[in-house]
Parts: sequence; C-alpha cells; structure tokens
Amino acid sequence: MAILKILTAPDKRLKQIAQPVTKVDDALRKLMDDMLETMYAAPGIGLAAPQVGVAKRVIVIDVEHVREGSLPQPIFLANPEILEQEGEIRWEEGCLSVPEFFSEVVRSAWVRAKGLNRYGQEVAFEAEGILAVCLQHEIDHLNGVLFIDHISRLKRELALAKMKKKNKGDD
Ligand code: GNR
Ligand code: NI
Repeated sequence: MAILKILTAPDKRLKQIAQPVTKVDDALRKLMDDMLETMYAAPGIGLAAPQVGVAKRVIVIDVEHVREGSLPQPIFLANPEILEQEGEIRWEEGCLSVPEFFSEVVRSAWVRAKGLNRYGQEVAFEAEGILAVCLQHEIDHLNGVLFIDHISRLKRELALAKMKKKNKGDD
C-alpha cells in the first residue's frame, strides 16, 4: 500500500468530471487500498479518487475509524450513484482538499445509493447522518464539486484566499 499525495484547491483536477470505472480489477483494488491508507493517514472519513489526481469514479469512506475503540469499517465504491434522497441535514463540513476551512452545508438527510464494491458486485444501501453527508460529499468530488461550492460566495472566496496564502512558497 502507499500513501498518495492529496491535491488541494484550486487545483484544476479537482474541478474535472471523473470517468466511470469499466472494470473492477486488481489495479483498481490497489487504488482503493492506497486511497484508504491515504484517508486513514490524513486522517479523514472519506476520499474520492480525483483528490489523489485519478479521474475515476471511485470513493472510499470510513466514518467509524475516527471514533476511539471502534473497528475499521471501510466502504469501497466504484461508480456510486444516489437513487433516492429525502429531507435536509446541516453538517459542519471540512475537506482534505480545502484544509483548515470548515463551514456548514445543507444536504439530504437520507439517501439510497448504489455502486460496485471492491469485487465488482453491485450493492445498494441506505444511509443517514454523517454517512449520508460523507457519501454526498464524495460523489460531489467525482463531479468536480467541492463543499465550498455549496456555501455563500463570500465564504467561498474567504476559503480560497486562505488556500492561496497557504500555498505561497510551495512549488
Ligand atoms: O475527513 C472529512 N471529513 C468530513 C467532515 C464532514 C463532512 C465531510 C467530510 S469528508 C472529509 C474528507 C474529504 O475531504 N473527503 O473528500
Ligand atoms: Ni472532500
């Protein structure tokens, strides 16, 4: 396994639409494993392939591992899709690609989703709470959308200005 470099805004690769996965093979499973290791190391509760510079519709999620004493419960999904959604939930979000900036986002409170698991089998499931929030956040990444695209323009510019300042001096 390997820890991958996480891209940060305003990298243009974060704004691209990722391509559907055509085959879940060993190479894709290696990408999933590397993404999971990268997410755990960050640490984060989710990661989408575009964040590590791979324009494929692949996400990993584990909303449990941050809780002390809980076992890892990783979810690997290729071509995730939301089938149904209901209600509204407000959550203070952050993103590994927009470090050190947090803001409340309104999302669907409940979702029914499907995708391919790490063996290429189609799975469907329901989610609410933080899992529903994280799933919507990760699918957004596959469509080139960041959580700051859901907040007011003023706050978004603030976040991007902060990023610019931070990136100064980097190569
Ligand atoms: O680690 C993360 N935490 C988080 C908190 C609230 C809502 C969404 C997230 S996802 C984020 C990791 C990340 O950037 N995934 O794309
Ligand atoms: Ni993110």
